[in-house]
Amino acid sequence: MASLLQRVTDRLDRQERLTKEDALELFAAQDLIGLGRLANQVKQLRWGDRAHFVINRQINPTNICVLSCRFCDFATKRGRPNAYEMTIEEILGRLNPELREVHIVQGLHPEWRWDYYLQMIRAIKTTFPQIQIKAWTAVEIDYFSKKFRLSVEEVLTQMKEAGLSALPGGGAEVFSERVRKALFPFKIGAPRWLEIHRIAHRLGIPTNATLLYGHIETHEERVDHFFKLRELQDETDGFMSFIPLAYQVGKTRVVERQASAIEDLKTVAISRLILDNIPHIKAYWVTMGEEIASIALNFGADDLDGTIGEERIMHAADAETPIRQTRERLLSLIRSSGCVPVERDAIYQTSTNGHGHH
Ligand code: V47
Repeated sequence: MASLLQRVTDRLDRQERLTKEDALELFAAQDLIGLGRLANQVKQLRWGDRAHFVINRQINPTNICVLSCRFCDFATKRGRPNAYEMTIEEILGRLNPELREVHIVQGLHPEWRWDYYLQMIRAIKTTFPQIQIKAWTAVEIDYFSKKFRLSVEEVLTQMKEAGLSALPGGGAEVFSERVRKALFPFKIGAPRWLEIHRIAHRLGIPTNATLLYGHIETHEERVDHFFKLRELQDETDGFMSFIPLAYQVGKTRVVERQASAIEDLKTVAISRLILDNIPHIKAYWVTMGEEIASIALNFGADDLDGTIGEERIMHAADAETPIRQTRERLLSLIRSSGCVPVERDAIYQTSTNGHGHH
């Protein structure tokens, strides 16, 4: 074990990239503390003691979705008692001038028109010019493109002109055809997800990337996922952050229990080591839990996401975390992990760096 970590340390000292074999060995290894220390050293080199957070609001404008993915408790069908659709007024009513970011993700709605999405962005931008809009995953962008017969370039260009700043990282799930067939056979797979992010990056729209872990995927599939993201990032440099999303068991019960704290921390640490070209690793407190997220800030993560306001996707799947945080609570979580809180916006501008996501 000591020799594995020593070998990885030597590689990093020589500025060599880690391999798939290294990543798999790290997942199999027992020395969690040693792994965490190494990932934290890499994080420290980039960000020092800093940990980022954002004053944000999540909006999920509708849960009506044409898909029915096996792991998702959020999606429903029109006419079901839990189905809802928000008007633009309702969306605006959930925002306020203190916010720096609004994060919008929703079901693939069968009827909403293209214009509605553009109007939503424009209305937010005119009412709250200081809020940056991070909206719609690659899955939704693909759906808009097909449904409205627009190229992905046109969808993204029109959205950017309306006021979109970034794309969230959802919908990637696990880049494994085996897992896709079992859990989300009707959702786009890895090639299309990566293609849409490549196009967004080319158009100057930065994006995030997620991994849904802790269900039926293997460590090898997680590692493959990291490498696909690292390859695209080598090409485009458009990813801002990587967010491991722990599967919430809820009522879908693909497995009986959520991933352990040890799996969470290993996934954060190994992602920090492998994704040497993605600036930020996010410890998403909603799925990871506040306690593990604050520990993760010492295991390679440098970001806690934000105040969130009202989370629905994970809470539809019975997440036990609160649905929102106050600024003070985020600050105290960050300080309790020995880090210095740095407020950012959706594209990681801070009052000190004044520019984009690097
Ligand atoms: O892709 C659905 C996931 C994602 C469950 O970019 C579940 O900053 C766990 O895009 N357990 C959407 N996850 C969320 C998303 C996101 C979230 C946080 C930050 C960012 C970002 C993006 O929610 C989907 C899917 O993988 N999801 N059901 C579940 N039961």
